[in-house]
Amino acid sequence: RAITSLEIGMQAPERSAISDTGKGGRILLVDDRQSSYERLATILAAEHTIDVEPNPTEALFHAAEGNYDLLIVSLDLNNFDGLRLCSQARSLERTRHVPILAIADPENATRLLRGLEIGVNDYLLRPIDKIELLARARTQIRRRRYTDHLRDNVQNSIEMAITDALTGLHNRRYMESHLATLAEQAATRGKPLALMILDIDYFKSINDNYGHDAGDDVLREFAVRVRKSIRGIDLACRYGGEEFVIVMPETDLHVAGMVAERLRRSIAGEPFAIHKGTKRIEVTISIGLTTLEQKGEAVGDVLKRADTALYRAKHDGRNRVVS
Ligand code: GH3
Ligand code: MG
Ligand code: MG
Ligand code: MG
Repeated sequence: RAITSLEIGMQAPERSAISDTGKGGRILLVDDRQSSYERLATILAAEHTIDVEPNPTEALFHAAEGNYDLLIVSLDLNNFDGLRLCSQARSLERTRHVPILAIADPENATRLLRGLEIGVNDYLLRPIDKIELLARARTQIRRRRYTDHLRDNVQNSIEMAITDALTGLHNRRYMESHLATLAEQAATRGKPLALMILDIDYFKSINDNYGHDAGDDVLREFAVRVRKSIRGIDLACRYGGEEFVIVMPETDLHVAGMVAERLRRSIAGEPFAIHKGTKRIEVTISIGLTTLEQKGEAVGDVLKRADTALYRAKHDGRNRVVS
């Protein structure tokens, strides 16, 4: 049998998203009329996993915790406005993307219009037809899975675009696009900003003596140690082959000097494992350190000053911090 180009061209996830039946979803049904929810739950249980919650406040909590593919909300709750629940679900980060299928009595139909405005995805009027309920539920679940899949893809491409693949640190492009913003924030808030360039000493000879893979191991382990010695708000990036930049908001020269010195010692003090842990080699780094000097200073000038300091650290014998 000939394989069609369509089959070859499509990636597995795309194919499954398109052929997804919309069955096997997790549904939360919010309805407080027993005769109603018992019937709806029985119908839906043929194709999905279904939880019923009569209390709308509890429902919101479950919806945020439960990882549902679909919320079905009755707008005819006894003591609560179902629309309010819908708008709350739309405003919560955890439930924002979960589709909502509203159910209403025909005399409440006008309120459905408001529901659609606040983000209800579809609705059904009572009395509810079994086939139609199943079809609408499947459509929403299929859509939910597909947009989740797209969102994951977008998220992945963004992450790949700003991350260095070898070390998992930010890449140079990201740092450069972010540094100007950080410098601006520092200037307007009257806070200091420190920046250091780190360069592994005689890295070429690590490659030459132990192989390129050993060099890669050192770079990866180096990134791990960098991450351990900085704060969440600091920005660490791989600037070039064996050169790294760390930007430290709200940090003056004195404190940044201590961080740099601690980092230098954490590298020099603990040999790096290479060749799958069978060998350990000593590694040192040189660091050029500086701070943003005046409001509106070009970030290129800050980088240049750090680079000059790095050059002096190399020239003065390596394995040291110069500011
Ligand atoms: P110095 O102390 O003056 O910094 O000497 P150095 O040998 O570290 O500096 P040099 O700039 O001469 O060499 C850097 C080397 O880093 C050259 C390049 O082949 C190597 N390199 C760049 N990127 C990678 C990488 O991703 N993996 C490995 N294994 N090596 C890399
Ligand atoms: Mg060099
Ligand atoms: Mg080097
Ligand atoms: Mg270098």
